[in-house]
Amino acid sequence: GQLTSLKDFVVVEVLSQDPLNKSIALLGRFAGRPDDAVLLLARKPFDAGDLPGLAGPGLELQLDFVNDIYSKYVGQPLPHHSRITVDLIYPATAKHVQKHREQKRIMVTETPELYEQVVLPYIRAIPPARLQWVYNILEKKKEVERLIFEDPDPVNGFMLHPDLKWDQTSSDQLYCLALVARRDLACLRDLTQEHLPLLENLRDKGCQAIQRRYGVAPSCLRVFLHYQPSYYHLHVHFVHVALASPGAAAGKAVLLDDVIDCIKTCGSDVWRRRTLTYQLGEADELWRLLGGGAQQEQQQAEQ
Ligand code: M7G
Repeated sequence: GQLTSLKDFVVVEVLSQDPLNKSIALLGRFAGRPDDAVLLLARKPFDAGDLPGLAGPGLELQLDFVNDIYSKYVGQPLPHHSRITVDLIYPATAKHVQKHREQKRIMVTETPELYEQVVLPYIRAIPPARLQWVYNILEKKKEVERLIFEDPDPVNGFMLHPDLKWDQTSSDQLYCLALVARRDLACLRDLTQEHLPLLENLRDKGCQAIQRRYGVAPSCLRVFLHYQPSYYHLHVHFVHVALASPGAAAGKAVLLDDVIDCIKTCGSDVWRRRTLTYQLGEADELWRLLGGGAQQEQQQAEQ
C-alpha cells in the first residue's frame, strides 16, 4: 500500500552505499511485521529550472575554509531543494536483498553448453510472480499514466515507460524502459532473425517517442539489453548517453544495434551459439550454479 511516512521503519542493515550517486540501500522491517523491506534512498539531481531558488537567499552557508580567491562552504538548502527519492521494495525476497547488498563482482564466461545445462534451467525455475510488475504494466493495471508510447501489435509491439530508476526531473538523466508485448522471449539468448522486425521496430519507434516527449535525440541515447538481466521478460533500456550508470558497463550491457547487427552478419542463431562473458555479484545464485565458488577455491589453491 501507500505510505506517508516511515515512522514504523526500523533499519536492520546498511546493504550498500554509493557516495558518487549519493545513494544508500537499507534493509529494514516495519514494526510488528516479519517481512524484510529494501529501502533505496538517493539525493535528487538539481532542478535546472529552479536554480535561482536554490542558489539564492534560501541557501544558508557555513564556512569550511577560504584560500585566496577560493572558498568552500556547507550549504543548507530550503527543504524542497533537498528532497530525496525513496524506493521501497516490500515484502522483499532474499533475491532483492542479495541484489542490493555490497558484494564482490566477478566475471564469468558462459559457453552455449553452460547456457543450456545451467542457465536455461535456472531461468525456467524462476517463479512467474517475479514478473508480476511487468504483467501489471502490459495489462494496463499499473503505471498507465506514465505510459510514453505503445505499439499494440501482438508480435512486434511494445510499451515504453520511464524506468523506475528515473524521477523524470532532468532529461540528461533520462532512463526509459521498453517491455515487449509478447511473453515468449526471456532474454538475449532467445533472439533470432525472426525477431529482427520486433527489435528494429522497438528501436526506431522508441527513439522517436523519446525525442517527441523529452526532446532527446536518438544520437544521445544508449539503447541496450542486459545480460544477465534481473527480469526474464525481454526488455530494452533507453538511457541518456551522458548518464554514468553501472548498468551501462561492459560485461552487463549489450547495445541493441550490436544485437541486431550480430544476427545479420553472423546468422540467425548467433546468440545461442556465442560464448558470453559478463559480470555477476558473488552472492548471485547463478554464480554458485556456474560453479564459481569451486573455480575460485581452485585458483586460490594454485596460488
Ligand atoms: P534488468 O536488466 O532486468 O535488471 O532491468 P537491472 O535492475 O539489473 O537493471 C530491469 C529494469 O526495470 C531496471 O532498469 C529497473 O529499474 C526497471 N524496473 C524494475 N521494476 C520493478 C520496475 C517497475 O515496477 N516499474 C518500472 N517502470 N521499471 C521497473
